Amino acid sequence: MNNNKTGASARAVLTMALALTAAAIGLAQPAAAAEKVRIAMVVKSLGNGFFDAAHEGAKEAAKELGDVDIIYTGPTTPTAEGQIEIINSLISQKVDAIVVSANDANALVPIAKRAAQRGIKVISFDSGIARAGRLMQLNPSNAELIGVKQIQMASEAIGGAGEVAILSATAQATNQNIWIGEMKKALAKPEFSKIRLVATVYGDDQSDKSYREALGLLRSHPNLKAIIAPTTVGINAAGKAVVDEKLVGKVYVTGLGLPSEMAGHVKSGAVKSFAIWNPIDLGYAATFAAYQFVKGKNQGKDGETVAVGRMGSIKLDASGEAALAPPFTYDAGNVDKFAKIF
Ligand code: RAM
Repeated sequence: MNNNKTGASARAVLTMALALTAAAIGLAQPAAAAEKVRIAMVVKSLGNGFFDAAHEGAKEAAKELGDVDIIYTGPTTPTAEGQIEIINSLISQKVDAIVVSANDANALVPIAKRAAQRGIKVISFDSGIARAGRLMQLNPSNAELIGVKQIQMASEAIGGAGEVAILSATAQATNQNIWIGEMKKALAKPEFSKIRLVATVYGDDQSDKSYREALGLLRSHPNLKAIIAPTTVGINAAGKAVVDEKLVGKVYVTGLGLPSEMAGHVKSGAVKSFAIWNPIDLGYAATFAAYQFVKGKNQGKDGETVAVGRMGSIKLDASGEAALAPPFTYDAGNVDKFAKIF
């Protein structure tokens, strides 16, 4: 028995010595099961087709990278509180990166900082967190372009003159608020001097609330010529409200929409044209970028180049932000073709 014990401990010492020698001379250790990089995509809210498409892009990036698991999550309604709770639990799960579309730029900073302290790489996409809370913000496109484009589409639909109203997402949404600011700047230009913004309302990216807000606009502004919705949920609801109120041809809806959700509204005549970028590409690029941070290839400094797979690379500006492609315009001529994609 004594001998056995001695034998066992001698073997243990020998095994350890061999392992140490192997390590010292650089021989490979027995392969540990490869740990996957866990990237959590936290969206404004679940059930939004735009984010479902971004999720498709995230999955595509994960497949291409090979060693990534995607955790797709978000609150049921687009609130900062809901996202804070989720991020808290992602910190406990020790994910490697969080890619978030923020419901509030500032409210998420403390929890994002806590995640960063635990070594989690936090980046925002679509709707940004304030700089103190993230390593980078990936914008779908240039904000000024997005603002001007929507005013141009409204102007074309209504013959360059008349009352317009904005139906937005939540009042705190970083992205929509930036775009509304750009729309107001565009409206101040001489070419749009005959267009008057009479109201800005918030449907909170909920179909029913957006629909009610659209009805409210139509009823309280009898001379309204256009509703501009810089949200895929809002524009869809506004299109339905115009049809239900039998105002097709009198009030036009435009803004940012998904071809798959808007094709019917283009056919009904409620919408002449709308715009959007590719949400699949956005989710793909954001996931790919997060991976670069996890692998230590990027730190988020001004001027850094971040690889985004099949989309090439993006360069961070002085605010740690980068943008993808210009928005694309859809109308009766092309909407059906793209409706099959997103
Ligand atoms: C909604 C969301 C999202 C925005 C799009 C255009 O789906 O608010 O953040 O980018 O619209």
